[in-house]
Amino acid sequence: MKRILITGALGQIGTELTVRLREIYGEENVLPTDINEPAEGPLRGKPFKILDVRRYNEMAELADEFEPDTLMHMAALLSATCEEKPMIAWDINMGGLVNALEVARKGKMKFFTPSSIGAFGPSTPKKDTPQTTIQRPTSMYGVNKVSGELLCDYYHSKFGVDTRGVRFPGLISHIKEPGGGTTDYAVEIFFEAVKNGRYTSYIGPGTYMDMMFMDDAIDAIIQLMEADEDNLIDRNAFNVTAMSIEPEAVADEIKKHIPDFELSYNVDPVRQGLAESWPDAIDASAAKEQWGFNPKYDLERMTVEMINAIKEKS
Ligand code: AKB
Repeated sequence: MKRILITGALGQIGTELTVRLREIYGEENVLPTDINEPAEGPLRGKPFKILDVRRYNEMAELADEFEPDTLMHMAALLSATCEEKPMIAWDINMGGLVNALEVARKGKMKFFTPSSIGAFGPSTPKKDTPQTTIQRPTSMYGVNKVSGELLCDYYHSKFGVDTRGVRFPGLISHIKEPGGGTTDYAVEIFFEAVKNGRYTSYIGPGTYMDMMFMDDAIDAIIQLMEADEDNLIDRNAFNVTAMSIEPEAVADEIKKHIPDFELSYNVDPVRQGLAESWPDAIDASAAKEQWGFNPKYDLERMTVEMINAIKEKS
């Protein structure tokens, strides 16, 4: 039976990941942690611990008590926040990661942490971005993500820690809204479409980025963690994606359900700069070949799901 400790569980991925892992492995075998108690949402009122990932001793004590065999380290600041607070970003994203890796090493745990399309930079091939390619990102987030991938590889080769990761694209969900990311527009647009019938995008027209529906992201994490280790050539981290889209394409799809929907633009230079430094469309064939990555939602199916779920809530 698995026992999984999760950091950053109140983040966009952590919330849905915790719910799904509890369905599979049982509530008592999955312990979510974050810097605050859950004030609302599906984690409220269930077992939960406060943990600041910058405090190694507290993380190690919690691991001693709970005795997990797997650590899923989700705590991190997203790209736009990292640009606003680069020193804090380094502290949390890198300090938190090395603490988590140490806890995993000492406790002989399997380890997962997400990387991102942000690990690529302007000199990376923009289309069909290969699994192994140039990674010279120009943002603090990107620097953190590349360093994180290398650190996870190091913990595997040097100490034998079973580290695994994916390079997530923008993740789209109706359960927990993201905060501080560059790809957040692709979530906001659905909420604003249903509530107000219009959206002003901070990402400019024709700016393509990879995206994926959250259900597929959670499936990917579980599939990768359950994959046979012998099949994994690339560990940290696998390219994964389900679609490459730009704001107008999302708007066109939304208009099939909300015909009066209006999209306008007020481009934010920081987030636009980040988006332009990332690939347009990455190649996920290594993930497909090595552990069966197989996303189920394209833009059409995801749009139906997002609009229906948001309508039900409002
Ligand atoms: C962000 O926009 O910062 C994240 C990411 C692509 O890693 N969603």
